[in-house]
Amino acid sequence: MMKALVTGSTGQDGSYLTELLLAKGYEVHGLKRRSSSFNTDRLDHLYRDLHDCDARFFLHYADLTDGSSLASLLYDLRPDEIYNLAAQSHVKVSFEVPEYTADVVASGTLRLIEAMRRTGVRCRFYQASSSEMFGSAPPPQSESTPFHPRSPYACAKLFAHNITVNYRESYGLHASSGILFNHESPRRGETFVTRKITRAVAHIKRGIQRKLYLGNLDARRDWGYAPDYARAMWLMLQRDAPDDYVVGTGEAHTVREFVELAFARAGLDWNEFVEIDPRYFRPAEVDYLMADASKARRVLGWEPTVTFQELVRIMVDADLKEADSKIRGGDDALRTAIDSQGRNM
Ligand code: NAP
Ligand code: F7E
Repeated sequence: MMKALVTGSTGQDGSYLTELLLAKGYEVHGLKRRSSSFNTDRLDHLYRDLHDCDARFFLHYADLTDGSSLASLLYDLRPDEIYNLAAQSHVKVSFEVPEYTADVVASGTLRLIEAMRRTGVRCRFYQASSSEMFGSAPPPQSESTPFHPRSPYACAKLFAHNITVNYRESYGLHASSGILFNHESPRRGETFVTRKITRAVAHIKRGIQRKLYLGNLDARRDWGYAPDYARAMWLMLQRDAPDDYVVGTGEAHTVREFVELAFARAGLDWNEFVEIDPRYFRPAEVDYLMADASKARRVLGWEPTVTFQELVRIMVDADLKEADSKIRGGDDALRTAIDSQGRNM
C-alpha cells in the first residue's frame, strides 16, 4: 500500500488531496498543528476510529517551524510521497507577519526537504509553489516566465520553490514543484476574496448581513476549482522524472466580475451592498495572473473540469446551504462573526 505524508492536511487543498489519495488506496498521514480549538473540520468526514483495523488515515502533531518534529515523523513513517502544502498562505496577512510567514513557508520547506535528505528516506516530494511568485510579470505566465514577487508570502514561496529545485539538482531528489494559480471551493478559507464574497452573498440574502467591504476590485485572477488542482499534484508525483509545472485554467477575471456573478446568482444587485474599504488594499498588489498551463496539459494530461461560472455557482450555493443550516440550528456564533469585519482580511 502506498503511503503519503501531507503537510497542511487540515487546509483546503490538504483535505481534497487526502480524499483523493484515500480513494486511490493510499495510507495517508496528515500533519496537524496544535491549536486551542478544533482545526480539523475539513477532515472530520474522513476520520475513522484508530482502533478500526481498516483505518487508513492518521493525523500527527507536528509543525513546519519545528524541524525535529518533521524529522521524527519522516523517520517513523517512511512515506513513499510527501506533499508539502503547509503554509501561512494569506498574502495580505504576510505583510503583517512577514518573519513568521518566512519561517513557515521558506525555512519550513527547507526543514522538511532537509529532513528527507538527512533521514535518507527514499520518497517523492511535492512543493506547493504559487502563481504569486510571478507577481508583476505580465500574463500569461508559464514555467519560463521570470519571477517578480510582490509580498513577503511570495518571496518566501520563491525561496521554497528555489530550494526544491536546488535539492533536486544537488542531491538527485525526486522533488517537483506545482506553480498553482488560485483555486477555490466551498472549503476555501473565509478571508480569501472568493469565499469572503460568496459567504457575504449568502448572509445578505438571508438578511443577516448588510454590507460587504472589499479592497481592489480590479485585480485579475485565474480562478479554478480546488479538487482539480489536487489531482494535478498527484499526477506530478507519478512521473518518472521530477519537474515543475504551471497549473491554471488559462482564463482570468476581475474581482468585480466575481462579485457581479455571485450576487446575481442569489438574485441581488451587488451595487447596493458592496463598499470599498482601503484597509483591504495591499502595500503592493499583483494585478494580473493568468496561466499558460500548456506543459501540464501536454505532459500530465491535466485539464480543469469546472468553469469560472460553475465555480461561482458551486460556492454561492454551498454558502446559502451553510447559512440556512446555521440559522436552523440557531447558531449565535454566526451573528457575531458576520459583523466583525476586522476578521475579514
Ligand atoms: P490553507 O487552506 O490556508 O491551508 C494551509 C495549511 O497549512 C493548513 O492546514 C494550516 O493548518 C497549515 N499550516 C499553517 N501553518 C503551519 C505550520 N506552522 N506548521 C504546519 N502546518 C501549518 O491553504 P490552501 O489554500 O489549502 O493551500 C495549500 C498550499 O498551497 C499552501 O502552501 C498555499 O500557500 C499553496 N497555494 C495555494 C493556492 C490556492 O489558490 N489555494 C495557490 C497556490 C499555492 P491550520 O488548519 O491549523 O491553519
Ligand atoms: O486575493 C483582492 C486582493 O486573498 C485575491 C492564496 O491562496 O492565491 C491566493 O492569494 C485578489 C487580490 O488571494 C479583497 O487584493 C479585493 O488581488 O483571495 P485573495 P491571493 O492574494 O491571490 C495565491 C495563488 C496563493 O498562493 C495564496 O496562498 O482579491 N481583494 N478585496 C481582496 N482580497 C481579500 N483577501 N479580501 C478582500 O477584501
